[in-house]
Amino acid sequence: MDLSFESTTLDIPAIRRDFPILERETAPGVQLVYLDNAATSQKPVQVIESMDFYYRQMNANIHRGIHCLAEEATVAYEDARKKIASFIGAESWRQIVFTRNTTESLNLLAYSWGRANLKAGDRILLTEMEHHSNIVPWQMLASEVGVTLDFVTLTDQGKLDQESYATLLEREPKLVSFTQMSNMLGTITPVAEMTEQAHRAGAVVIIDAAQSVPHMPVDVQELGVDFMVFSAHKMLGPTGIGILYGRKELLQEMPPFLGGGDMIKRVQLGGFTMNDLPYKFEAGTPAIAEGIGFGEAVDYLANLGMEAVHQYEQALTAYALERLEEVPGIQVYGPEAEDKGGVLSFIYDDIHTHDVAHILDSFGIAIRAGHHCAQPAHQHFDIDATSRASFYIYNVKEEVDQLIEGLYKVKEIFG
Ligand code: C6P
Repeated sequence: MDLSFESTTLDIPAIRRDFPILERETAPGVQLVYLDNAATSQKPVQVIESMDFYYRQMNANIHRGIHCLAEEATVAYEDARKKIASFIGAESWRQIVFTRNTTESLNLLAYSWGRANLKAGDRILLTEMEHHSNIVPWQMLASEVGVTLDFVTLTDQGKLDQESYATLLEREPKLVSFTQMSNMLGTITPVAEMTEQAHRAGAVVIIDAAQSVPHMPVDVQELGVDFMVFSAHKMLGPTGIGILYGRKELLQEMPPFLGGGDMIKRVQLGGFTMNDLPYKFEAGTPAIAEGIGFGEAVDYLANLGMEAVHQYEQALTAYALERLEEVPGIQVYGPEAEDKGGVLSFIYDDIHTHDVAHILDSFGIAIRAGHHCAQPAHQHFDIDATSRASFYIYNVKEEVDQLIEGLYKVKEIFG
């Protein structure tokens, strides 16, 4: 991977102009420097306007009406689904289930696939770097059904320990579920290889792509995964909408998650017949404007090209890592720039992470402080919390410099 800024094909100043919030001052004369993209990304004007247009010109419920507005809204919403299918290389739009977010997609899988396919004594293999969303639903299932959870451990560098993975696969888990990019360490995991190993061991594979699909090329067929989950709000889209991708045979066999309108073909007092995929999993009126906004976000990223997005963000990450190393007392967790996305979690001597974030905020610099919903990953390194800066396509080298200056000022105050 070429880690130089000069190689970028992205027109960063033009990209920045698409994000109105970047003009914001957080106090008089204090310009926003938004480095909390792993929590949620900012939204370009194209996404904001598409949602505004829906409410002004097209607002109607979908899949129900036959009037003009209902038909236009249905087409716009279903077009978004097709764009998302093509963005991740799915064979068919029927494999794209709209949910509320990554968390709901994982809960859907635990509730529907888990309860239908797992029994007491079965094992599920997770990793120590998972977000709580990819741990707690399985813990809930474990206490209800009696399955056992195993966790792949981490190396000192913050990668998945492949020996630990191979050993735990020998226990023949029925399910392996892990992240493609850690939201604490930034580690990019070798999904294709690990999926192949899991399949050889007889397991079904779920990939938490909440942090990867927004930042790098992802093709579900090339990776060979069975399920993949992610959220719109981390990839320039709105909150309140996410994706569950699944292999058709697996989705077809799964029982529905919620019952109600839209997920049925026919209801009689004595029972119901289920709708086809993906509607079987989409009970009730969905987040229509959000779906349309999500489609626009995917268009925006596809136009930039995900290779270019990844290359630019890795250049920013490499630069930020280099600059952070200059600051005495900073310890960054996770691997080198080549093996990670734009997520930099660090501790700063014994200064509390909330103090670091608070002082940086007074200079307009937004980072996240705390455990980032990845407590086991922090526990692995014997720490409770980190400060985390995370990048996206509109961030620039000068903002990394501002972060570094801000960190020196933090030291002056707490030093
Ligand atoms: N991580 C962060 O600041 P939702 O909240 O459902 O859209 O995404 C959950 C989730 C699942 N997996 C990973 C790897 C994630 O990073 C997240 C969300 C945010 O790191 C909010 S806690």
